[in-house]
Amino acid sequence: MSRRVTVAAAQLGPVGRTEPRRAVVDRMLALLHDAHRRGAQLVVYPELALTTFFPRWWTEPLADADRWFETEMPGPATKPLFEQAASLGVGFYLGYAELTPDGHRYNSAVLVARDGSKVATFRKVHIPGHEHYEPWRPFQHLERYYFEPGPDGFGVWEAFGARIGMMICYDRRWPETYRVMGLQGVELILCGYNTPVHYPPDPSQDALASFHNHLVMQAGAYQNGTWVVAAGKGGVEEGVDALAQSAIIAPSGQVVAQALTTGDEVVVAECDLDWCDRYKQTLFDFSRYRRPEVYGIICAPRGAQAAAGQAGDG
Ligand code: CDV
Repeated sequence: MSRRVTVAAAQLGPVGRTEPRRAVVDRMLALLHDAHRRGAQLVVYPELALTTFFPRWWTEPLADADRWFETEMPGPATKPLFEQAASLGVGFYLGYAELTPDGHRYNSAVLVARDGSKVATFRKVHIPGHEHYEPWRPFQHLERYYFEPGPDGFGVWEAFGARIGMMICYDRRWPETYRVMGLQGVELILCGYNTPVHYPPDPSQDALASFHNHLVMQAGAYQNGTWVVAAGKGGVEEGVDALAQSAIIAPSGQVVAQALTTGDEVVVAECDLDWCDRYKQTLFDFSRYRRPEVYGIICAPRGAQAAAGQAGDG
């Protein structure tokens, strides 16, 4: 008998700067009910789903930004989501800004099981953007001011009858993200994102934003024999156009479901987890074909190596 899990990508449209969490959670509850009606057992919400994408503004002192962060999960605003999801028997992935009791700030996602219990908290590993206010930009991308990089890397958890991994937005652009989870046998990777269509450091990439979004996830899915479910916050939010095109991608690399709008929308797909093995046991049979002894440079210092002839060094 094949193992199957029905998943939903719950895309959100724009969230305004003054929109209260309670209103956003009401929108998320509507998406939850839609997903449940369509058979979903697991719903994926976007990155920083509860608020507007606040890293587009500079706030000083940093403590003045505390209002964008959650100090507990669930908290008063998110409790109805946890309760309603548990009563429907639907699990979820929710992206939020986390302020820990000892003062650390992370861009996080929580994975919640069908009974409402927490499976795991993931903290974004690759933090994009810049650390300081940059006046030349039409809008800021200050994630490197607001968030520390997640210290825990990419775990994989047994849940929903699958081996599940998580990533957040910029993480999806890095092949290491998928491969680290692939080496742990991941079958289903969940992702939330906020991707401005305009990329100020190189606007020539703007026209390719949607191509690049799917390119990286399709490649990561195929090269690691895993499903990928990605939900974005799309549309024009506080004057900034953000990519929608939330998608569910098969281990073949094919997009099997994709959002049609830039607003609140649910897309659903039934994921056959045994499909992963068609790739994991053939072209991407890691134990047979990988050559880690010549990949050593991958774990060397961050930047490109200047000198030639180092590629094979361990
Ligand atoms: N929220 C993000 O991580 N956004 C990045 C942008 C900065 C490139 C992304 O990968 O979409």
